[in-house]
Amino acid sequence: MRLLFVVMTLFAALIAAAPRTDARSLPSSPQTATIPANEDGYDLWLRYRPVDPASRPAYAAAFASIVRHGNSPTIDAAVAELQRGALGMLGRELQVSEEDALGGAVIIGTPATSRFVASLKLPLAGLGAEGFAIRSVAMHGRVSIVIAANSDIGVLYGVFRFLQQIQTRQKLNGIDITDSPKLQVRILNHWDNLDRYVERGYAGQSLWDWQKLPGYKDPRYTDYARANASIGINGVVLTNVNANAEILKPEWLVKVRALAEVFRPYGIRVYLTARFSAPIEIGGLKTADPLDPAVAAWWKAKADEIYRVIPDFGGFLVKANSEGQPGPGDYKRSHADGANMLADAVAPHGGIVMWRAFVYSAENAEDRAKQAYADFQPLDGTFRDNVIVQVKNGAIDFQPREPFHPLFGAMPRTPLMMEFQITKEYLGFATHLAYLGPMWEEVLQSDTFRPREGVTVADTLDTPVRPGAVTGMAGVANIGTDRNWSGSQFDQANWYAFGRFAWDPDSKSDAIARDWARMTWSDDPATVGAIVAMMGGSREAVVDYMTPLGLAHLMATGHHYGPGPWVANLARPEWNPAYYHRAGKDGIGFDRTKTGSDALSQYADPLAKRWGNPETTPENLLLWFHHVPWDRKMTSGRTLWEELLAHYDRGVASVAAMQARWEEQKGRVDHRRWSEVSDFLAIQHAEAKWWRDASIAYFQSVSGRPLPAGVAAPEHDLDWYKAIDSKYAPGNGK
Ligand code: BDP
Repeated sequence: MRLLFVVMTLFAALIAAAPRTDARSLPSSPQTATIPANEDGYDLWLRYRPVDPASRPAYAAAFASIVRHGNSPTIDAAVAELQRGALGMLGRELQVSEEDALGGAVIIGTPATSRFVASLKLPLAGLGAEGFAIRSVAMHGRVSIVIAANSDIGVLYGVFRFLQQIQTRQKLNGIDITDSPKLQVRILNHWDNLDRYVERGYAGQSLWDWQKLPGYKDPRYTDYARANASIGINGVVLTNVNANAEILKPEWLVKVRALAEVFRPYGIRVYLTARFSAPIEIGGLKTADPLDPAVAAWWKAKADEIYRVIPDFGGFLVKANSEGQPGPGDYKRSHADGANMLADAVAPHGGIVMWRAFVYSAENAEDRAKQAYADFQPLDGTFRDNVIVQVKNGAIDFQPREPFHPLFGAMPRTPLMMEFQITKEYLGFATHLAYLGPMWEEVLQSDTFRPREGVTVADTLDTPVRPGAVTGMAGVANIGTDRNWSGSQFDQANWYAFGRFAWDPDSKSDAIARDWARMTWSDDPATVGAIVAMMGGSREAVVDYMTPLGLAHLMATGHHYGPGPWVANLARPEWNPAYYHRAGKDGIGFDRTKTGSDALSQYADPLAKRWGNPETTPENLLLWFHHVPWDRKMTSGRTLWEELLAHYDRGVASVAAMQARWEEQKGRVDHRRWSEVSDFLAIQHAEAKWWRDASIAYFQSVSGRPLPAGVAAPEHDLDWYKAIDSKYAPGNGK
């Protein structure tokens, strides 16, 4: 019998997975002994902490050895991950064999690499290249677990799911899971500049240490890839949408290749942003006109060059003719002209072009919310097959609440992918605890009424526009060099949730939060319950204290840190908060009905009708679509003015409630992470109050209304809030 022991080679990796302790920051209370060891968050949701002794035997019985069928870097990664899990959760390293199993083994392979797997006739046919099946089988009187897929990457995904079953303490006996992703391209967009500055990044510098690449590949890249693979993310755009053509030069492409090599075993392809004017900037051409044959030839040659260096390069992401970026419009060409030219360049290599629909222009006096639809909808059906149009979840810009973007469902012949923002540019940066799962679920479950009632945004994403057409979801990453990756412990949940929604847009945010909390914080149901409850209400709290009742874009100029509803003097109208709230003596809100900008006409008729009437518009979107008087009666019986105040107060109170819940978790989770969260919640509370007070002071100055009894006056006068200058807030430039 040929047994392969790989314990030694895995030793280094296992050490890295071992929990870190930091005795210095333990509190000196008598309960110290029972307090979990300190952690810094580096291990994300892949902590693999020990299973309690009572449950351990059942897991140890079915997960007593590893049988690997297959020989590839991906299978190596799968085995290494199983070993990490076994060492961390069950306290021992496992024997790895290539033979058919004894009982109590985890057996991994594909029908092509494993006669045993093939003999089981598992229902792999419909699971594609990335799906997997996990089954318990009785062998020699013991339970074994088979993790099978059509490809090695499916096996790796299955391994992560298997480990998650143990992390969340599910039974292995009788386990029967088949799953496959509903979207093809599940991708992070890093807004990372080549000097490592991260636009809208609140978690340190860019992970990509370009200066040391390709010579030095930071082990952290592997951990990043593991984390992504564990949630099914299969693509990474390495560079900012506000693009720099330099990245396309040969000396940079070898650095990109080094990252691609690290990510490849984990099923992750690299993509780059393509600066539309690159043919001029680095190609020496006089024009970047997409219909100029020399320009098309330059991009074709560039694509050929990239694929010679990185054979599985994914393709390009393009921001064109938006916020100063160059694009086909500079030559009076359409977005389709630009996208198709690039698509033709990458098509021979199987690449795709993700072309962003986030466009609005300074010269266009039209309601900004209407501009993307106006530009793109008429182009339906004119894009190449390997173009996918990337649409933000709402028509303005990643606000705490927006109605879904009217383009979803409105371009039935064009693949559209969702763009969510994981980094919290408009939801309190890294310090505010805001779990974005409920926001994403709200958007994904919105009924588009296109082509008929009941077709949700999620349906439009995961139903290919023609057989084999590309589908996808992008998330603007919140990842950087901070030890905890995301700038806060709780922002890790947004990375995690993004992966889960990209895998299955019909996921439920609560279930995702529960899995995340259990893997990231604790086994204790009471603690998990408290954390899930905090997370569940956290996004609504931000809406309440920043932009309640359908208000939007009231953040301070540039950096978007803190309130600036009074700002009305910026050059471009749509940069001013006053443009969005339109508050005056008569009332507040943006009239997007027929009497106003008529943006509503971009939605399907039943929705346009429903939202066209303030009485049938959900109150949480009221001021998005309507300009209404301050004394309008709301369903609560309060006037709009009173209701607005009540929302601000509720927002601040919700943060206080989170603080109280978190206080109860002291000693139930490790002290180091607990106290970081506790400090951040205190910052959030102070900033929520800042938002409330500044907003009330401003809107009172406009409405002229008194504060009803019981509503506290803002702590300072309006001028005090206006004088706050946060010009060095992060994320907005160097
Ligand atoms: C806005 C950001 C800006 C981005 C832009 C985009 O403020 O930094 O470049 O979105 O998505 O929200 O292109």
